[in-house]
Order: sequence, then structure tokens, then C-alpha cells
Amino acid sequence: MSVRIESSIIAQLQRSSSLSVLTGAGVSAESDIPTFRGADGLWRTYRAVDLATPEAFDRNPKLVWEWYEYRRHLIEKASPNPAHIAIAELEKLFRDFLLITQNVDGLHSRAGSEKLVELHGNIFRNRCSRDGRLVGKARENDVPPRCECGAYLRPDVVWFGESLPPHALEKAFEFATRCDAMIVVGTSGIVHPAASLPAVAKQHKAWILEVNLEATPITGLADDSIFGKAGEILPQIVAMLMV
Ligand code: BJW
Repeated sequence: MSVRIESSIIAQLQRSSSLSVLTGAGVSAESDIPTFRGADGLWRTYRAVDLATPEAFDRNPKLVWEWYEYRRHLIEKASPNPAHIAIAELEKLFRDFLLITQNVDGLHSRAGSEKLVELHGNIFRNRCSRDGRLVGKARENDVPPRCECGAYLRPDVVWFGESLPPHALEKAFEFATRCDAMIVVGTSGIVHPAASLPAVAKQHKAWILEVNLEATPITGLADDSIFGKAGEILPQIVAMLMV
């Protein structure tokens, strides 16, 4: 079923020369990757504090590693959906563009996005849990595998209470202060600092469009909201921009 896109939304995008797109787990939902907080979200089955904190890893590294292995297998089997593809196409339509994603699944890159920052890391990379160095090959005898220094490897993702990668964070906030428009797609808008980006963009006079199944804390500050599936709405926006 197609959702009606107001022509004023298209006109606003046509007036913009720099566009930022902020994405969350909802953008990958139509690739059958579970979100975190929805009805079928990961946090309904698993507790964030047991799996996505440095303390959880210290307490039970095997449990945490196996949970990430399970998710890696799920993501490996998945393919980018029409929302990822539309966002990759948006990149080509704007002179100045930045995709800021909270997703760790790498599906945006697989869809062809190039100008992107991954705020919460990437589930397919590993780093040493002792000094944070990225590690390609691991000693596989243990679960989790170990770095050559003997410490466990951990996925290169950002857990609660940890700092975000400084370069990605800086680039995202810098772009938010100077973009003309920001599209916020498929995020519950509650995890900071990512959730502050729309407010920062708005303070700097950007026009904000939210695309989500439902209202979120972003809805109040968004200039326009379209409620529905990202995989249906974003391709329509791209098609209307290309007419
Ligand atoms: C669809 C759809 C479809 C579904 N189409 N839409 C300021 C205030 C309060 C707290 C803090 C603050 N600053 C920092 C904090 C602490 C904390 C935080 O934000 N806590 C809040 C929960 C209260 N933040 C941190 O700890 C961050 N670190 C940090 O700030 O360091 C400095 C510091 C530390 C401590 C105190 C102060 C400063 C780190 C955050 C790391 C988040 N990590 C995770 C896990 C990543 C690894 C992994 O994947 O396992 O990142 S948690 C999880 O949430 C994941 C996501 O990227 C993130 C956001 O979730 P997202 O993407 O929004 O998904 P959902 O499921 O919540 O929402 C999906 C949405 O899609 C829904 O709205 C649906 O409706 C929609 N949807 N299908 C369109 N088809």
C-alpha cells in the first residue's frame, strides 16, 4: 500500500543542497533484522544490561560473544531492502550528503552508500578488549577468540556507557550544524548522543523529516512526519525527486 507523500515535502528537499539522513534499526527491519525496542525487538527477549554493556562482557564474555555470533549469522543471510537502496540513491541526488547510522549491520554499505558514518560501530569487526586495537585474525581455540596479547576479542560496537568513535561523532555533529535538511528514519530517538542530532540540526535551522511506523520523541521537533514503512516511503520520495 502506498503512503501519500505531500508535494511540500518534495519541494523542501529540492530546495536543500545538503542532506543528512539519520537511521536506526527500523531501516533494517524489512530485511528481517530485529529492532531493539519494538514488539519483536531484541530487548523484549534479552536484557540490554546482560548483553550490551562492558560489565556484561566482563561478567560473561562467552554469552555476549555467542549473542553477537547469532546476530552476525542473521545479518549475513539478510540483504539490503528498498529503504537502504533509496538512501544510497539519495546520496547521488545531493551535492552535500551524509548518512549517519546507528546500525552496526553494514547493510547501508552493501546497498551502495559511501558517504556514511557508523556511530555505534560495525558488528563484523573485532577489537581487542584490552587496548581497543582492531584485530583481523584471531586465535580461534577459545570462545570468545583471543587477541595475540591474550585478551579476549569483542565486537567493534558501542555498548551503553561507552564513548562513540570520536571521528564519526565529530563528523555527524559537524554535519548536523550545517545541513539544510535531515531525514530521521526508523529510530526510537531515545539513545544518546545520536538522538540529539535532530535537535542540533533543528537549532541550526535545518528542516527535519521523520519516517517511522509510529511517533517518537523526535516527532515533536520534526517539521514533517510520515508514518509507515521506510521501505515503502523512501523509494517513493526518491522517485518523486527524480521526476
Ligand atoms: C520502523 C520500521 C520500518 C520499525 N520503517 N520505522 C543523555 C540522556 C540520557 C542518557 C544518556 C545521555 N547521553 C548518554 C546517555 C546514556 C546512554 C543512553 O542514551 N541511554 C538511553 C537509553 C537513556 N548512551 C550511551 O551510553 C552511549 N554512550 C555515551 O553516551 O557515552 C558517554 C556517556 C556515557 C554514560 C553517560 C553519559 C555519557 C552509547 C550508546 C550505545 C548504544 N548501543 C546500542 C547497541 C549497539 C551494539 C549492538 O547492536 O548490539 O545501539 S543499544 C541500541 O540502541 C543500538 C542502537 O543503535 C540504539 C538505538 O536504537 P534504534 O536504532 O533507535 O532502534 P529501536 O529498536 O529503539 O527503534 C526502532 C525504531 O524503528 C522504532 O521507532 C520503530 O517504530 C521503527 N521501525 N520498523 C520505519 N519498517
